[in-house]
Amino acid sequence: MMQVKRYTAPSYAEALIRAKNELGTNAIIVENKKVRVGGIFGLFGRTVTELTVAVDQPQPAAANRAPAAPPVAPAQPVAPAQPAPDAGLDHIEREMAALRAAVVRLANRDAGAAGSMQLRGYARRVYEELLARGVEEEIALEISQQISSDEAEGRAQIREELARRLQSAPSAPIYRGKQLVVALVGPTGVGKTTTIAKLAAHYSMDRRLSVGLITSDTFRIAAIEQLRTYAEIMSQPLIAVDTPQDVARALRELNRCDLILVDTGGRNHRDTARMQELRETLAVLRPDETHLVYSLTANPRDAYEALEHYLPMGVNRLSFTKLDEATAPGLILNMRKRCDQPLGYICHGQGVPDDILPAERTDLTKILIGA
Ligand SMILES: Nc1nc2c(ncn2[C@@H]2O[C@H](COP(=O)(O)OP(=O)(O)OP(=O)(O)O)[C@@H](O)[C@H]2O)c(=O)[nH]1
Ligand SMILES: [Mg+2]
Repeated sequence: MMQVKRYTAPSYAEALIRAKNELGTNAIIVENKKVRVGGIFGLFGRTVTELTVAVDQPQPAAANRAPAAPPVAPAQPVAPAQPAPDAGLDHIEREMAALRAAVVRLANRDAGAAGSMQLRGYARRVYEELLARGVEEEIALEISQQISSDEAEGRAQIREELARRLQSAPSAPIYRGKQLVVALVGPTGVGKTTTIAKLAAHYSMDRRLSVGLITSDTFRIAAIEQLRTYAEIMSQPLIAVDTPQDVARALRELNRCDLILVDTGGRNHRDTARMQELRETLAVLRPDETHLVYSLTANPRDAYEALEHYLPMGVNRLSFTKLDEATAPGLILNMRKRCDQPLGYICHGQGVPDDILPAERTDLTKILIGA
């Protein structure tokens, strides 16, 4: 834990010696200033040096030595020991905490800035492009440090580095007689139902496979109607399920389908009762793929929180929507950093069925560094 202390002495040298004596040689100087003590309104006082010093693990330099002799002349008249009032202590503690936070902030900023200062040429451009697209500074730095300053070399490297970080997992090949169950989960309004419609259209019309639909979003009538409209256009069976028993029955009814797509109602992940329902539905469904669908226009903080709630439910793909509207698609990299699951689909518009691609066929390098 970082410790921050202040030392006052008539000269800089004396203050420093006292600090290093107490905190060890690892101590770093945070601030060095002259202050006036005594006198009225700062007049007629004398000037002393005030050093603010921080150390991570105090290792008293004097620990192994004989106790230091008391200073011949104390630099400051020592106030008689008396219990300090609580308010005073509180104040000091608060001040220490603020100082400690300031030092940590400074140290971090310096590390980041120092790292990015080393970047030259193409590597520096990559760093700036990543930052501009919402990639977190630490991740942008990690990536750019792998990249050559030479453009030709760097271009090949960045493709490789992003491919490594953004592994995607294409759906298992679907063929007649081997059924695949794919469920989409995620917060409200991210585009789950639209994505289900896109997938349903692609697999039934382009691939000529038989597709069945299940929706557990029975909370809102409009939600069922939305999916029913698509199901009717594509002549696909749609079953709405309320309970885990319904889920088991629906699976039996659709057992001849090559692909079963499961739509779920958007959940506020802080609503524990509805999250529990979803957990139970998934436990019976046992999907081959469970995609957490997230919108690239969403607030990153919410996204990270959602991730924590949905991952334990067996999410094994990350799919993203609204790439067409996103100003910070770097969320893809930030989310992947927090979760080992591979990418599934990337959706880039409202259009059903065209605006969707498997992640491995999406040009993520273009999306993340613009070239
Ligand atoms: N721009 C854009 N809009 C999209 C995309 N995908 C879905 N949308 C739109 O997002 C809105 C919500 O889509 P839905 O599919 O209803 O979202 P949902 O996740 O099913 O919502 P809930 O069922 O309420 O949780 C609709 O207006 C969609 O047209 C996309 O890739 N880009
Ligand atoms: Mg929906």
